Amino acid sequence: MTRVVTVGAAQLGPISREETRSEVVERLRALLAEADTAGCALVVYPELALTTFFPRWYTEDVGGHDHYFETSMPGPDTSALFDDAAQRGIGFSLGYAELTADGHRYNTTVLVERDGRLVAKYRKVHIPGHENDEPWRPFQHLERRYFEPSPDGFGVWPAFGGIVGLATCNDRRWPETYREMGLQGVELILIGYNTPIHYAPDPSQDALAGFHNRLVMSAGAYQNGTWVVGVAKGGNEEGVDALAESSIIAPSGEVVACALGNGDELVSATIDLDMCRQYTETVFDFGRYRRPEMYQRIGNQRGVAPTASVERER
Ligand code: ING
Repeated sequence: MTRVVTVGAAQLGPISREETRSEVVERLRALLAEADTAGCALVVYPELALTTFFPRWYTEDVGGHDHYFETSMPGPDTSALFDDAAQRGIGFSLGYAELTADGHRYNTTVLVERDGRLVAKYRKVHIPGHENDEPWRPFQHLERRYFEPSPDGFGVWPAFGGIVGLATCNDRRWPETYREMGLQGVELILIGYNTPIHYAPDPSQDALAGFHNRLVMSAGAYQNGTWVVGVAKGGNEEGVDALAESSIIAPSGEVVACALGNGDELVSATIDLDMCRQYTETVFDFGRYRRPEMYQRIGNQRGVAPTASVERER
């Protein structure tokens, strides 16, 4: 019996800094209703799906953006989404800014099953951008000022009939993200992202933003025999153009469904989790073909002048 599940990528357009949580939650619920009509069992929302991407603005006090953070999940503004989803029998993943009781700030995603049960909480591992105001930039990317990196790393969880993993935005650019979950048997990786198209440190990459987005998620899917769902908050948000192109990607690396616009848009597909085995039991049979004893023997040589030969530890 094949394990099929219908997944919805719930792409968001811009969220303005004035938009209230309840106004945003109404947008999330509208996408949930569309997903219900499409027969989805799971809806994937973007990174930081409840607010504008506030790390684009510098505040002297790190707590200056705390009004964009959630101190509980669900909370007073989000319980309507949780209740609506549970009533419809639809699970979801939701990215948001988490402020813990002991004062830690994380870029967090929760995974909720169809019955409303909180299955997992994932905190972003790879925190991009910079820590202090850099006035030379047309806009800031201060995630490293406002978020701590995850202390937990990558996990996978039994859910929706398969093995589900979570990652967030910049995580998707690092091959280790997918392999850490691939080694744990992941079959479906859910990734929300907020990706400015302009990359100030090297503007030559701007034109490649869509290509790099597809490249890393397709590679990660194929090289680990897993489905990948990447979901954007896209469009022009507070003057910054962000990449959309939310996609559902098969273990073959093929994009099976993609958003056409850069606003609120549901993209759905019925995926077969058993397709993972066509890759994990053949070309990427880790037990048979992978050579872990040959990896990680050389530290990070980047930036070190090459020598005639790199002594390998015997
Ligand atoms: N955003 C971007 C991302 O990794 C970025 C940051 C953009 C890094 C382009 C490098 C190049 O998609 C987040 N939120 O991680």
